[in-house]
Amino acid sequence: MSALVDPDLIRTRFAAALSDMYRAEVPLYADLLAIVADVNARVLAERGEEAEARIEIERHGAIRVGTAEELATMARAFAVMGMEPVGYYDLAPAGVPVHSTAFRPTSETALAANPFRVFCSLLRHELIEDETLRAEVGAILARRSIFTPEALALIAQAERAGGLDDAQADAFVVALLETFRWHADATVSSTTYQHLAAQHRLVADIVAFKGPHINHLTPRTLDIDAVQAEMLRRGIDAKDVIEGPPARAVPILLRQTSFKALTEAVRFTDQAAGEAGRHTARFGEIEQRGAALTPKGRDLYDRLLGEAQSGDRSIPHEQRLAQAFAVFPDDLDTLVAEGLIYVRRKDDGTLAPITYEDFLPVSAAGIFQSNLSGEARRDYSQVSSQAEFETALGRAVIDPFALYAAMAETPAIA
Ligand code: OOG
Ligand code: NI
Repeated sequence: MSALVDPDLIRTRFAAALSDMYRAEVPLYADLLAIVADVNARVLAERGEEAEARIEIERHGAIRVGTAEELATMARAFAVMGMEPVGYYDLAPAGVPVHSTAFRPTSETALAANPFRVFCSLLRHELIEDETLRAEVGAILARRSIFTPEALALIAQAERAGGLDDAQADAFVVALLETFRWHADATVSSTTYQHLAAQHRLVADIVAFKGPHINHLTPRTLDIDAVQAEMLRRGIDAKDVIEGPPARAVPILLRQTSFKALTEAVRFTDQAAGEAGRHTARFGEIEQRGAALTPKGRDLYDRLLGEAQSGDRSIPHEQRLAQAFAVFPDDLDTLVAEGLIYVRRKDDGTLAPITYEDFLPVSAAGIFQSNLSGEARRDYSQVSSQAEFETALGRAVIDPFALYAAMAETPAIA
């Protein structure tokens, strides 16, 4: 038997293949990569620093699946690449009928090798109010199979043998890529599509196609304000506000911005060749990552973000955010002394913030909304259900705070 390939390497091969595929599918993504590479090089030159090795390849993506079975199989596929479900995100309070987790590597060495992560959302069928439509959604999803037989066989092989050899790993990457590919051919008629979209545009995106096409792939920048300015300068239709905390001397958590979803030609089952339907799904996004916050720091963040959001709407978002966050300490010593961030000691003995590797529910909701156009927001009064999500997933999600605490130099006070 030949040697098993390190899951970090399979993840790296898959992330690279996915990036190549998305670059070919969405040319604007290539432009975004070029802008980010320029900005990052400039920032590093200004700081006189070398980039962390992982920065250049760092990406996150997002997919939306329709059933518990799809989610559970997805978890098994990601496990082959050393990616585990971390965190639970409920998007229903933001008017989006899904709940989610992020599949990502969890150990320091794996994160350093390649931190590729995928935000994965599961449709909450119980939030589809119309019973007839809910039943139809169930029936449509039951008919599809989002993994190729080859991908399923290789997942099972990896589980049996504890991994894949080199040739199997390559075959796995090729086979799994099919699940993430865009398909212009819908699996439903234009009438059914209209019904689904009338319920929620996201429901149409999840249900009407052969699989959970990757809907964005996000590079990490060292200066999101510079990238945002450059996107606007080039006439790219960027979202008008940056999600997350304001710009700071010591960056915290995650700041994100996106360009709006593209309107793409699709073909419904009742359309003749050459007749075009339309669907908006895929978009571009960039992110800047800062320090992971302790539970105490996160509570403060959530409270201040709430204040900024409920503040005077006549004041620009950026200004409201800056005002609210004025009380969030912005120097390393105070952040550490007050137990607001996780830090660890570097080789030279200095304390450095631990990078936040996860997502933010309010920001994610903003990203969803900005790419669904128009009246995509609905009121869902249902309570969130991590237990139900975990049953669908087939396992518990990992608590992100526990991962940071284990990496941290000094256990945080809070
Ligand atoms: C996922 C949106 C969330 C992020 O970066 O917060 C996300 C989606 O649109 O499917 O990717
Ligand atoms: Ni994203």
